[in-house]
Formats: sequence, structure tokens, C-alpha cells
Amino acid sequence: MGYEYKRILTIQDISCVGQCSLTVALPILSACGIETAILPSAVLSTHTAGFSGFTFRDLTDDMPAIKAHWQKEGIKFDGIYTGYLGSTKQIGYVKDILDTMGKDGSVKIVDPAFADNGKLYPAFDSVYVDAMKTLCPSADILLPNITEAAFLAGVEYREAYDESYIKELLAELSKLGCATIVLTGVSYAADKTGVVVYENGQLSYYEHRRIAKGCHGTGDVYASAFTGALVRGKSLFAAAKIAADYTVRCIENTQNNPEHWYGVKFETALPELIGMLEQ
Ligand code: PXL
Repeated sequence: MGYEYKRILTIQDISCVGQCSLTVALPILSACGIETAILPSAVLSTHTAGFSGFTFRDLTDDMPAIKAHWQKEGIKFDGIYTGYLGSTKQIGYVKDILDTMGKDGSVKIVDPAFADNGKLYPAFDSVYVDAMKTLCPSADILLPNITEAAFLAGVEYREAYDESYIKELLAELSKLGCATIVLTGVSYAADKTGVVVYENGQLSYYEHRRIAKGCHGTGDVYASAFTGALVRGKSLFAAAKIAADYTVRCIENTQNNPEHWYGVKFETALPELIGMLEQ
């Protein structure tokens, strides 16, 4: 093993069916060679984007006892990565975990995971968005899409934009207290999209081809691969690029299957992700 073995904690929901959240994060992080502990934020029968009548069990009230047990056992993490959370109250517990459960030098990655395509996911409202703002100062890296960035920054969401809009969005967002932002889904041309890495006021952009069909769950695939690559020791920009290239491969695997509308076939591309990490 030519790299340091690390342990991370990921906090997000279990959507039993639907290829998102923990059912995506756990296999991707494991494939990256990282020990992955989980804290489920809620258990749902499916995800909430396209299925109706899903069940939802909020696990907010289990969190303090889980944390207390880990503290008693002396358990700490090299990284903490949060995604879709169960409630506004839970965000307070998650902030406390980010602030106290990392080892010295650990990395905290927050994917706000509450909106896409200009709209909040069904379970969320502006109170939730305000609570999510309080997580930003506890994150080393914030990983929003443009919709989430606009909601958090209080900037109008736009379908079409230029670089000056993206600069303004990032400048406003960084005022919430997170210096490093990886903004996904930044597209300046119809057949291209990409990711902007914003670090200490400097922007770098990785542009790649855009596949017309947008699939559900790509945000979780991206965030998990990014976290895995970063914790494996890749630089911020290299991790952002590897995650983008892997996500594109996953969408390519899925795009010709209309019955697979609910998620991305990320599993068969895992060997390629592992290959990218070894380069
Ligand atoms: O992929 C984000 C996500 C995660 N978890 C649940 C969701 C969604 C998006 O809709 O509904 C439960």
C-alpha cells in the first residue's frame, strides 16, 4: 500500500433504493482505499426526487448518544464529509461533530445537498437553508452546485450566466466563512460543463464535456469521489478533476437507459476511478 490508510466519517441519509447518499458514498470511498464510518441522518425507502410516497425516518435524536459513545471509545476521524441531512435541528448536532470529532489536521467537507436545477428538494425550506449556512464556518471545503450556492449566498439563481456571475456568487458565498469552495455544474457553453475550484479568492476551472442527459445522484457520486481522491492525498484541483472525469464516465454508462432515471450506474466505472487514483 503506497499511501497512508485513513478513516473518514460520512454523515448522510440511507435511501434504501435510488443510488444516492450512503449507498453511493460507502462503495466509492471504500474503492478509494479509505476506511469509511457512517452516521445515517435518516432512513428513506427511496430518495425524494421522482418517487412519491417514500417513507422517512429521521435519526436526529440518535445522534447525541452515538457521538457520546464514540467519544467514550476515543474514536476520531481523518476526515468528515456531510451530505443530505435529516432536519434543521440535526444540523446543530452535525456542526458539533464537525467541530469536535476530527483528528488534528483532519479535513471537513460539506456538500449542502438540499437543491438542484433552481429548486429546493421536496423536504426542505428556507429555514433549513438558513441552518445550512451555519455549517459553512465548520467546513474546510464547501461543495455546492450552482442552485445551492445561490440559495446560501442569497444571490439570484440564473440558468444562463457568465464568469462575472460565478465570481460574484463565490465572493458572496465565501462571506459565510468557508474559504475553499468547489462549485459544480458550471457551464459556459451548451456542450461543456465543469467545476470551479475557489481557494483564497483565486478561481481555477476544469472544463469537460457535458452529456445532455442529467442523471439524479451525480452530486453524490461527485462529492464521494472528490472526498476519496482528496483524502487519498490528491491536490484540491486534482481531486476535483478526477471526480469530474469519473462522474462523466458514470453518466455515460447510464444515459441510454430511460428506465434507469433514478440514479447513475457508478459501480461498473469504479475500476476506472481506482486507476485514476493510481496515476
Ligand atoms: O442526491 C441527493 C439526495 C440525497 N438523499 C435524498 C434525496 C436526494 C435528492 O433528492 O432525496 C433522500
